[in-house]
Amino acid sequence: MDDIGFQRELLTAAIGGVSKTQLLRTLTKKYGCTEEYINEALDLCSLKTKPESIRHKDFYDCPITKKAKKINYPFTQIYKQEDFLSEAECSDLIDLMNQNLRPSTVSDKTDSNCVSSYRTSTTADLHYFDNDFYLQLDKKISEFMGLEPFLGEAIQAQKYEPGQYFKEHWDFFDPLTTEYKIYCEWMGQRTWTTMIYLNDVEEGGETWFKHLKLTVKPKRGLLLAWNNLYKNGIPNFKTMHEAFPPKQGNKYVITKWWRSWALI
Ligand SMILES: O=C(O)CCC(=O)C(=O)O
Repeated sequence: MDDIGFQRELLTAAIGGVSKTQLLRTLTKKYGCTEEYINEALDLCSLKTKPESIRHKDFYDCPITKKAKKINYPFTQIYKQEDFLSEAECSDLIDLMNQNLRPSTVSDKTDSNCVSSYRTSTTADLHYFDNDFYLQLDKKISEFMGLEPFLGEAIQAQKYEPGQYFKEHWDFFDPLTTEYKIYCEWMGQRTWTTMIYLNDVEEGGETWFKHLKLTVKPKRGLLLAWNNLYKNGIPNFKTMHEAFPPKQGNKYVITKWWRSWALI
């Protein structure tokens, strides 16, 4: 791998939401280089560092709140938009993601890409550096949310076959944990989640928000977005959710998670 290729791989991963811890581990292993070498390459990228303060109210007031339909819950921002993606966009995405699936992972103390019985789906990474279709998709979502594109992690896709699930969890990182230090060192806390269902599921596969008593049935093209934080940036524990297993037919979704600051 030449220096330019290495730099590109480094930057792609970093701005796509990979933690510094995971990046150092995977690149030292893959190329047999030292952490010092990677840190020097990172210096050359002149990445931004954590800002003095985060304007949480800007996330709270972000433009999706004026465009999409609010699902009404006290102190919790959750919105939906029917037919955000067309039938053709959804079926093209399903074809593409099916070519690149890996087991889905959950967060852990060392960001070790942990595969767990807590989450049994498969995942595909749809990075906007990799193809123009993903770039256009990323732009479409960023514009609709009204959020600066580099605040977003690279889009991920999940496939759930019948019986596969993701048990209850939050998308934010608990600020009192080691996970928070590792995952939020770059780009900060997760703010919004934008999820789009790519197909109707024959039976099952709903997203269940236990504390809101809200069940969302997968529907092709339907966008669901929620703010994982309150107006003051404190995590909203009511956003706990889970993906029920499809009973009949596969379920496909794409998700973009948003952070509180950008590296570039
Ligand atoms: O697929 C769903 O319904 C929810 C997915 C989810 O919670 C996640 O990927 O974090």
